[in-house]
This record gives sequence, structure tokens and C-alpha cells, in this order.
Amino acid sequence: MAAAGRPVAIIMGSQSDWDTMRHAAETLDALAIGHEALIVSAHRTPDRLVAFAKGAKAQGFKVVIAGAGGAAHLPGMAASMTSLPVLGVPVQSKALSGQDSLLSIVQMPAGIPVGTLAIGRAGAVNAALLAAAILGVSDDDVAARLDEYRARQTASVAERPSDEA
Ligand code: RP5
Repeated sequence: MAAAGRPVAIIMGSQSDWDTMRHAAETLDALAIGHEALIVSAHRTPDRLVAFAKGAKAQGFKVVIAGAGGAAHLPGMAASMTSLPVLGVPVQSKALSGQDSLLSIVQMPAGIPVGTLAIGRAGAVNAALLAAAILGVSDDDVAARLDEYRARQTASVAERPSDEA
């Protein structure tokens, strides 16, 4: 499944998370970083989670982005079974607007870290950018593309607000 050209795994607890997690995929695409998106539920497909997390490193993944909502155990459980960096994205839940997802993901016990991002789209985009920064430590091409991305973003910010925007 994963090859050297696909260093980032994007896992999510449900199809319903894709509307959020697609922003991580799109951001990685903008940086020309290969990725694989998979539905892996901590609760509904626990065996799939174990197989994925235990095999992720051997499959060539370097970073795992894990998005989940509600009782969001996926990032923490994945982190418990791999030494790869795991970046958690709290998906905005209907019942509690993602506060439940955020607290489920961020409050890991000492010993098993999950790098937790913001709720929703901002978290998904930033997870991809953080994954790029991690990969960029040992890949100068990725680091250069991330610098270019940020430079383009800076250049796109107008000095004054417009009534047209
Ligand atoms: C979690 O439950 C998923 O990550 C998702 O955010 C949430 C709701 O899932 P669905 O009922 O929409 O499949 O496991």
C-alpha cells in the first residue's frame, strides 16, 4: 500500500470525517507530498486499527495524521502502537461542536504523545503542514516546498481590507 513516495498516512474514524480530512489531503497535494487516506475506526474496526498501526512503519509511512470525532480514541490508540509521529485532528462533532473530540485527543497520558491540532478544517490543514515540517527535517526538497508555500501565503495577504472580498 504505502511506498517511499507516500510518506503520510491520513486515517479517519468514519467516512463522515472525510469532509474535514480532505483538507489535509489537499494541503499535502499542494506540497507534492504523497499520502494514503484510509478509514480506520478505533471502535468499529479495531482489528483494522491494530493491523494499520503495527504495520505503518514497515509500510514506509513516516507520519500519521489521524482525524476522529466524538469519543475520538483513534489518534491515541494509533500512537500507542507505533513510534511514528501521530498528529491528531479533532473533527467537529454535531453534539458538542468538537469539544469532545478535542479533549479526547489532547488529554493523552504521559508516555504516549499525540500532536493535537485545532478542531476542524484548520486542524486538518495544519496537520498536513506540520507533517511537511517533520518530513522536511530530513528532506530538503520538502522543506523548500514548505518554505515556498508559506511565502506564497504571505504574499497573498493584502495590506488593507477590501469591500470586494
Ligand atoms: C467517530 O465517530 C468518527 O471519527 C466520527 O467523527 C464519529 C461519527 O461517525 P459516524 O457515525 O458519522 O460514522 O468514530
